[in-house]
Amino acid sequence: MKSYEVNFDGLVGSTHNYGGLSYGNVASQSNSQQSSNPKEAALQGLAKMKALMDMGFQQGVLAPQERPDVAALRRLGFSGTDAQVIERAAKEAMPLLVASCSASSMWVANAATVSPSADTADGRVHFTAANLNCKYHRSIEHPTTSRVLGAMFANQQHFAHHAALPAVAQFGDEGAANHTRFCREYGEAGVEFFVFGRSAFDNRFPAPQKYPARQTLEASQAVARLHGLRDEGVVYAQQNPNVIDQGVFHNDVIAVGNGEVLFYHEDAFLETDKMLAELQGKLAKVGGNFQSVCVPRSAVTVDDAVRSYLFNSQLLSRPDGSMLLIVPQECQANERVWAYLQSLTSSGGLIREVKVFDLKQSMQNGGGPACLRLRVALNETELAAVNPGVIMTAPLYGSLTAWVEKHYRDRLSETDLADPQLLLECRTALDELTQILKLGAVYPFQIN
Ligand code: SUG
Repeated sequence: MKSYEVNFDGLVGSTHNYGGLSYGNVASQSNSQQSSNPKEAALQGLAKMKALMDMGFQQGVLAPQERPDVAALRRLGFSGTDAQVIERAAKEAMPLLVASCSASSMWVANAATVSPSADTADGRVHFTAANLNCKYHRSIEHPTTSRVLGAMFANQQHFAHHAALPAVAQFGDEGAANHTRFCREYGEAGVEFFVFGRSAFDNRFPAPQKYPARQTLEASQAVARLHGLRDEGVVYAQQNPNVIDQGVFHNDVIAVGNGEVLFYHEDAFLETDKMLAELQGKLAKVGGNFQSVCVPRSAVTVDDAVRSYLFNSQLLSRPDGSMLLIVPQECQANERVWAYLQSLTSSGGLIREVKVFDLKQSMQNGGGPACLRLRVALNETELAAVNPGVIMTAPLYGSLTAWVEKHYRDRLSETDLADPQLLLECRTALDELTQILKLGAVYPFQIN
């Protein structure tokens, strides 16, 4: 049976702004308080989805969330009508209002961890929503994420959904951004690669000194258990704490994998040789030939990687078996990174082509091409069981573009977030979106 990697991209929400909310994420910190352009952000994301669809890849779309999250503000003690809740938060605790307005759910690589049916004990595709509990503004995403994923992958015969892990730092889970899967064919059993930043229960593992390690070993292990993965089908590796301290807040900022290939920076991991040998051995047991491409620090420094997001690229398989990298334009702007990419694609290796995308609005908050997509490997039968409303087509692209043009502002600054009208705009837009994507009622304002 045919199988595919389907990329579901996060549609940027109408409150996209630069709140400076993510300590440890260099771009988020350095662009804090700049004014944003939500319309441009959403159109840039849609252009990437359309381009991948036009290239022949399976492409889907994941809906944004209701913001400001008034229910979250109510849980923090703000009361009255929705407009009063927003006004009071703006007056008394602006940072909380900013957090409740974040459009951070666009980075759907953090929405969930997904295990394809070929890897799981019950033969279903498993999803665990990420608790994202390292940052308040992200920790409020998972209830709606779960409802949206449930509406997209509703068929219980094929899809199993798990609630987010306990919402404590010891089980900090950032989803697919720290998870990669190696396989020969997407529909065959593979090896799932979980990368963690620290252990919460075993102090023999080192931890970063400056910035938080968002993902714990124990969270990754819990996800593997929930998904019914075999020990032989799992490899755990620790991220190098020094790179976390240089701004590598997720593993997908320093490594990306696809098929049998891992593309990574020399400084990405601890005990790299042991990890590569384990990946090679376990993939061989399911008939695969693991290959790795190491980018040496002499060619690209960790700082280059963080600024250019070279590794936050999408590594995609082409029909002839070679691979293609989808990179942000910041890679072209960095001389060393661009020179490295030229030599990589002309060296006769597996990665033959690079395509550049303008994702500046998202990049300024630390979200590149790979952050914007959630990969779901599906066989033909499973793909047919996905809600067809969320699969990208030329007409859907047209409808979504028109929807963004109609509802989104082209400029948003911190003071605009205090405007209760923004919530009404967001709800009106999302109500229409749920009809376009055929999601049913998934948002708090539609349910309560
Ligand atoms: O969690 N930025 C996100 C970026 C997530 C990138 N995702 C992956 N690497 N997969 C984060 O740090 C910034 C929001 C702000 O500052 O307004 C933010 O949440």
